[in-house]
Amino acid sequence: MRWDIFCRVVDNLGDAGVTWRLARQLQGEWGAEVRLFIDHLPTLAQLDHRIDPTLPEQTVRGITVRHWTHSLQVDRVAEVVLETFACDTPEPYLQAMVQQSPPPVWINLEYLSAEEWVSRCHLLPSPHPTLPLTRYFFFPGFEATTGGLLRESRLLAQRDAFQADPEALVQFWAALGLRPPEARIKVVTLFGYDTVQVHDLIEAWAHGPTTVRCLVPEGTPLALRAAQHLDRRTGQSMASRGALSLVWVPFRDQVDYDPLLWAGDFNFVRGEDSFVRAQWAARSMAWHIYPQPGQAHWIKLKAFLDSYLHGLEAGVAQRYRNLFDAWNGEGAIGSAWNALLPDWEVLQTHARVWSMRQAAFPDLAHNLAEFVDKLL
Ligand code: TRH
Repeated sequence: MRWDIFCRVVDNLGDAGVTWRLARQLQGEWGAEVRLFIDHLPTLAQLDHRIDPTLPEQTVRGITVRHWTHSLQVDRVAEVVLETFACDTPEPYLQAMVQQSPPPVWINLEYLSAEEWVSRCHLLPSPHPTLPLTRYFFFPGFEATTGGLLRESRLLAQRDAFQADPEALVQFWAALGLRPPEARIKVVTLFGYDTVQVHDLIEAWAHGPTTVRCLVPEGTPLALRAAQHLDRRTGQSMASRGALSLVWVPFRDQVDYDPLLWAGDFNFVRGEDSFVRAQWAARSMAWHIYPQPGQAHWIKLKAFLDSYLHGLEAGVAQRYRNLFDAWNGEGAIGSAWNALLPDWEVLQTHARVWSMRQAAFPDLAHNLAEFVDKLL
């Protein structure tokens, strides 16, 4: 089956990140012949060093990657046309789709949300206003009535093997030039937008009751903020303050990103893709949600927490909410972090239970493939 996937990079890494992950899974696990049309190759190259941002066309990891420019040449139309995040399939391609009989299955992959309306809108058809084409809305989500979450078939087995294998951990740390931390040390990874009160968090760790080893990927906003706050000198990859040691680690290719989260006891993540990967890591996490106009993201954040916190004792749930709120700008992050420390074990168990619950649902690529099969 041939799939043509269109992606516009609005900002940051998530548009390309979600699309690249999906393209790789469709190609690797579903035998799809995938072409990815993407308008900003440097972003994709940040996620995969095999991408050459200067090439108009290249094949990487079995996927044909084309630079999507204004002068898109339509040489053929695939059986499945997938646009991500309503990026609008280009007009010449739509015209070519009309010429096909039957026309391709046309899908718009939407943003992830735990909001209740998602189940109602998932798979709704939307006829094109003028052309004889119908587009279907495909919504990722956390319930069986949604499109599910991206999850490669071997992901959880790989995670479990990594987390249970002391040798894998030794290798992970050795690659960073470090020894595995003693059991009492909490490993935290830090990935978020520029707007968080990272200084407050750093000070809470430095003066807190537990020893923290924080890993922060280079080139990200919080790596810079931490560097300023801790007076990082050129060439320095580690800084200490009180109970905290902070390590700047290389930004990894997307295919190698998960072990960073698997090694973390607590992961600060953001956007969409890293947020989902942190859930598959089965460790506690805090989500820096992508800020939306009119504060709409708070509704999305609350919907996720209502679902995620289900089953937790009310006090723990409230303290966890406080941490999320503070990390997203409502409250003091340092005290929210400290207040949560006694709940550590409960939250770790909860993260694993949540991950198992989500893993009981079919994954997003599976749901997509099944939906396409039904339509063709
Ligand atoms: O970059 P993000 O904030 O992405 C987005 C965008 O803001 C987008 O416009 C918005 O629509 C969407 O969120 C909801 O965060 P995200 O989604 O987590 O993407 C980051 C990607 O970077 C993800 O694929 C994981 C990857 N990554 C690596 O590959 N290596 C790394 O070392 C790190 C830290 C991340």
